Amino acid sequence: MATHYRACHLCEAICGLEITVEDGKVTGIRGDRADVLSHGHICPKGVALKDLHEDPERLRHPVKRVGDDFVEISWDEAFETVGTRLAEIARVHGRDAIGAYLGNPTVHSVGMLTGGGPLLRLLKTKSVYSATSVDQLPHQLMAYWMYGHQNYLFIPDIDRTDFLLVFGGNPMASNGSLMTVPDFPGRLAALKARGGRMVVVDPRRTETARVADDHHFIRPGTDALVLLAMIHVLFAEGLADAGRLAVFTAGLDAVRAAVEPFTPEFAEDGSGLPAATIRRLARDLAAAPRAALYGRMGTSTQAFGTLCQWAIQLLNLLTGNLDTEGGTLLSHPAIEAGMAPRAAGGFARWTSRVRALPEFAGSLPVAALAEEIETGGPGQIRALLTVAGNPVSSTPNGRRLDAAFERLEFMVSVDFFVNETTRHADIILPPCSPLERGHYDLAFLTLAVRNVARWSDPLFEKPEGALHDWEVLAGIAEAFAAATGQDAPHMMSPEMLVDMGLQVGPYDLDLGRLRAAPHGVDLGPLRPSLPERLLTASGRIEAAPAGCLADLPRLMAAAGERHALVLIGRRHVRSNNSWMNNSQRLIKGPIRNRLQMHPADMELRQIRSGQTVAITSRIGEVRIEVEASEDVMPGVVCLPHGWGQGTRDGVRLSVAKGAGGVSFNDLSDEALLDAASGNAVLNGMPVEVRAVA
Ligand SMILES: Nc1nc2c(c(=O)[nH]1)N[C@H]1C(S)=C(S)[C@@H](COP(=O)(O)OP(=O)(O)OC[C@H]3O[C@@H](n4cnc5c(=O)[nH]c(N)nc54)[C@H](O)[C@@H]3O)O[C@H]1N2
Ligand SMILES: Nc1nc2c(c(=O)[nH]1)N[C@H]1C(S)=C(S)[C@@H](COP(=O)(O)OP(=O)(O)OC[C@H]3O[C@@H](n4cnc5c(=O)[nH]c(N)nc54)[C@H](O)[C@@H]3O)O[C@H]1N2
Ligand code: SF4
Ligand SMILES: [Mo]
Repeated sequence: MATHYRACHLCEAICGLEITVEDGKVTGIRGDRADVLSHGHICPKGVALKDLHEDPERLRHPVKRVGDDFVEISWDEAFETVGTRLAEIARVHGRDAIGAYLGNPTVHSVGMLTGGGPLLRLLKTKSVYSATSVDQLPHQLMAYWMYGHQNYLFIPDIDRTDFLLVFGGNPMASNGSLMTVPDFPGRLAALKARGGRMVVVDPRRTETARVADDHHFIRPGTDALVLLAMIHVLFAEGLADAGRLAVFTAGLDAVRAAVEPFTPEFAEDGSGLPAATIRRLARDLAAAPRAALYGRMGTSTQAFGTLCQWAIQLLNLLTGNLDTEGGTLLSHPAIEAGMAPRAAGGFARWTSRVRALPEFAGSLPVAALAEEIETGGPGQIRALLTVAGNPVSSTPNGRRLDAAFERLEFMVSVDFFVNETTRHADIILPPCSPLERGHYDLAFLTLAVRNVARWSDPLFEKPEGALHDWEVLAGIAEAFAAATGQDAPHMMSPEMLVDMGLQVGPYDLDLGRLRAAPHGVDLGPLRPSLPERLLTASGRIEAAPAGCLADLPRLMAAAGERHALVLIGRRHVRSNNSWMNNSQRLIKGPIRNRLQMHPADMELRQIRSGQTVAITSRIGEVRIEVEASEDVMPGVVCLPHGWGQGTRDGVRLSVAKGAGGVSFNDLSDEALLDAASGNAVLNGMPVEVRAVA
């Protein structure tokens, strides 16, 4: 029996695992107690890595579509076909006719991160989309506008704070996001043990709200009113003080003027949160010696995501909690590439053709993908490359995208499952199992609540003929280069790049030193770094970005809007967006894909718990069982996303029995956007619900 230590790559918590192996088989997976970051924490998904590795439906060879079937082909034939087909379409219709979509697991694979850039640069298309615009785009846009770099994402210093205020995040289920925080429950217990508090503001009494000291309901999509009112209170009561950062901050007078109309009473009217509570939250944030305001999915995938992220940064700044120990801080990662000036990002350097939505850091909002495939004219997307993504399930108006993909002249997917999206591909290129590759968390080590570094060697050799993610991307690049008469980019292995990155990094590290420390190397707590690291043109914090000020009238206009019912999402610790549903271990137990509705709203519509209801939005209708729940506030219904497998016709998809349900994104509306950033609205969408026989 051998014991192997490696990081779990499934979610942002990146827990250290201890995996036992016998005769080439995984016999046990548990949390690695010696891990410098996670100290033994694990969730059910970590154990399910075994299921992923052994899944007989995980593709192990490239396949091509013949009718409704997929048949195995050689890598040579696969790459050759992809290269010539993409080149042909680019030659006839131009480079922008090749679309690309990069899904969330891309950032959980070092090889996809190192290989993706060179491939996209070679393709030279402006038609690039990613999961960013159904997720954290407003956070990154704000980091870019205020601090000059898209990856300057301030992390709550949970291990030292006294007051954690959470808007729209549910780390008890999600294990944390834009805050790599393995063992959130343990760290929260420690916070409370040292006399600290956590308060949650959320339209649902979530798993996190249950363990908080206080929970307040808020009407979905109205956080910006509340957060701006909190800033209003700080100014009105003489509590606004940026401390040592004041002299390095521009635009505070404009902020003071901008928040003037957003009184707590005005915010109460829109949000349902009492003015007295809004005042108290602002005062508490200012009074606590060390406090951190944290806002996540619920404050970004909504109609005012950008204004929310702006106000959150300002509140941390004006209460002296930005860039301070126990407040919010930037990391100092061992590999600095993601924070290098050349990765700073960019905004609106081009726009989408049909709706003129702005580019961010090289990608367009994915809510525009279907129309860019459907609408004729120069730049129409005719071929598509998807990498580790499932936009049919995960992005707005999945049905429309599902139909649009059928119109493509050519589609290739890099994925190891046939799912709602890849079933449309002409060719699927599967990388080897994640346990067969080395691992370094390029992205999440820069978001961790502590500076650490950790390398995991592959647990198993990849089988003869299998390719790593980066080798698949390199194969596409070589074939496309050959077919277009260009030089192929020279792609190095992630091992070499990690080794080089460590050596030029700020610590005395290299791959050898990390290999010798399988539980990771601790590099100390987070520490302040402003103003030195600011990359804005002015060299200051830009407190009043023009794009935020310009969006305020839209917020004002929407403040009076009321809908009888709005829909929000829900994650469960056994879920992982739209995949991992092929693991019986994760699927088992009570059915989770149900609509939750407040009893008062049910009574009003004569709906009984357990009944089937029809949920309708502007774009569609789904039918699902409803359950009464006082955990959602009246006027709010709640449905998990990532389900609906097996309900589409045609190709047999890789999903376990019982994983049916409906897809949330058959309801979400591609026309509803956070206008400032182009991010999709996945929370707070108006719907109607009625009982069906
Ligand atoms: N309604 C609603 N919609 C949402 C959300 C929500 O809260 N509500 N959340 C949004 C968020 S935060 C996100 S990040 C997106 C995610 O959206 P996507 O990234 O588009 O979708 P996923 O469901 O994560 O699908 C990931 C795909 O990657 C494949 N995959 C997994 N690992 C690997 C790998 O190592 N290599 C390769 N090549 N492929 C791999 C899987 O088989 C799967 O097909 O969904 C968004 N959609
Ligand atoms: N188990 C599991 N873990 C995951 C994932 C998964 O699918 N399953 N996905 C991973 C990914 S890709 C991500 S991005 C992270 C996301 O991590 P989180 O942001 O922690 O995830 P959510 O559970 O979507 O939390 C969003 C919260 O916002 C609330 N909310 C909805 N609308 C509003 C609103 O208008 N205002 C406020 N204040 N709150 C609102 C919801 O009720 C919910 O509690 O999770 C990651 N971890
Ligand atoms: S919390 Fe996330 S990283 Fe940790 S074991 Fe679960 S899925 Fe893996
Ligand atoms: Mo995400």
